[in-house]
Amino acid sequence: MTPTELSARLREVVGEAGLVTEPDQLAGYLTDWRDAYRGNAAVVVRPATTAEVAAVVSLCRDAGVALVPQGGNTGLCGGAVPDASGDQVVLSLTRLRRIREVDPANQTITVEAGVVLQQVQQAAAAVDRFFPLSLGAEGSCTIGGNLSTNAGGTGVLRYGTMRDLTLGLEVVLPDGRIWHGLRGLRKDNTGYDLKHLFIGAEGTLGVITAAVLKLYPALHGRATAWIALPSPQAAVDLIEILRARGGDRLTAFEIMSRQSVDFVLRHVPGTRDPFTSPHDWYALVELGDTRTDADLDGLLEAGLAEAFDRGLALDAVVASGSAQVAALWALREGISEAQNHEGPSLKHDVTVPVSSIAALVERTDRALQEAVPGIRIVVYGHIGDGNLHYNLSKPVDGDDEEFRSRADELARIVYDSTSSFDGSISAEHGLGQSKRDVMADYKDPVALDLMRGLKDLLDPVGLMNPGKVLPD
Ligand code: FAD
Ligand code: S2G
Ligand code: ZN
Repeated sequence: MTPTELSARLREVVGEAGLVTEPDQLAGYLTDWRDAYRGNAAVVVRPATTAEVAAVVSLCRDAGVALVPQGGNTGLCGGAVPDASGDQVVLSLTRLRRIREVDPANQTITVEAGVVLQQVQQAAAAVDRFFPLSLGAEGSCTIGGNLSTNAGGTGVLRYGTMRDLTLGLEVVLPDGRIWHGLRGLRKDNTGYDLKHLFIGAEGTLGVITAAVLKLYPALHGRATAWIALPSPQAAVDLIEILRARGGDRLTAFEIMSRQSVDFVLRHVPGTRDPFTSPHDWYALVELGDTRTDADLDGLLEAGLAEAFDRGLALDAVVASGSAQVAALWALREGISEAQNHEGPSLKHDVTVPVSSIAALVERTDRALQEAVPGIRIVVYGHIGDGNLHYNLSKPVDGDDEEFRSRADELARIVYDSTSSFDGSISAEHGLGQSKRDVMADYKDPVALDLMRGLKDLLDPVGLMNPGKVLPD
């Protein structure tokens, strides 16, 4: 089948509205959010139903054409971007955007893959429920992408990752069949739990077209604090204090280095330092409760008093009112964008056991400074999960291209250090194309073998998102 014939057959399936062929309209689909990865494709196909997705997958399989599934295209590993050949078809799921069912009594919501995360949060709130996945890209990322990257974000501490929030999936397999797994059951021991094959598979094992997600009781009480700390270990100890006092009412705990906050204060309009003098480390902490009369401020203040007594806190402000809460979160959520103003941002998204966090930072910072004196290290993120974002900027007077040329060497430093604490080189962003080549150096060879076996079983011709996740 020639590309022209394929386009004609695809047009028969998805109609004019479902096909993008004009170069100026194609551009947004062919590069990632950070413009770090660029690809090429003659056509982007945008099916509107699961049946159309299945027909598109079957057509491309018959034509021997590879597919690159794409949701909101906010991924940070180049997983949703086609290669440079121009031979691949981008399959955008953004037209599958129905919320099929909300079931407050079963505490579930059934949504299609193209629904934006923020819409799910809003649909849950509309029935006095809570959908806890929350991340900086929530206004653009889609549920299909969240599932395929097993997204984490700021709510993992209390509610887990996307894997933990999912009860059922509907998937179009590489052979075009539809797996109807959309069951909202919290118990179903009828064989292998197949949904977990596709969650985190980054589009390499099939196309997720819908999901049944868990809902939780809405949180009506909230307390938020911004705290200055002497060290990452103090942050780990403070988590212990707040957990001992508040149990699972601790719903978020984010750490930020001084460098992270400096970039935000410099580049994000309207942000300001809550304290009069700078400190090395900060935490943004949130408690939540379903009751409005839970004295969360009091609980937070008691925990902070203990932290001050033990020298774990150097300064703190407990937010009064939603405007101040928003201002504190803006300091945290602005880091990613702010860093883009400082030249190349070499991103690393790692996890270690929480008990190893302090040693990880000490070892990694020292090794990075030895390699590139004056390197600016933006360390921040979901410390309660053991997950830090180690994003590196060049020294103040450094050269962009020279710094970029050191990317592999610097990544090795971060990954070797992480690996020495039995950590993971990708905590929540996945592997995409940016980390697949280092997998062989850090992943158990038997695990890699099993993954390849599953890939061969489900996608023997290798047409689902080739060049992503698994090393050659
Ligand atoms: P895309 O980028 O479109 O695709 C991601 C991967 O999933 C690709 O491999 C693609 O092929 C595959 N895919 C997409 N849809 C489907 C589908 N329906 N079926 C099969 N495969 C599919 N991530 C976090 O985990 N935590 C964070 O805190 C976080 N913060 C972020 C902050 C910012 C400012 C930005 C830009 C990104 C952040 N991310 C974070 C990364 C990103 O938002 C997540 O990985 C998100 O889950 C990607 O969703 P998406 O719809 O944009 O997916
Ligand atoms: C976060 C986002 C992306 C980055 O902000 O929690 O996951 O810049 C990150 O690493
Ligand atoms: Zn993150």
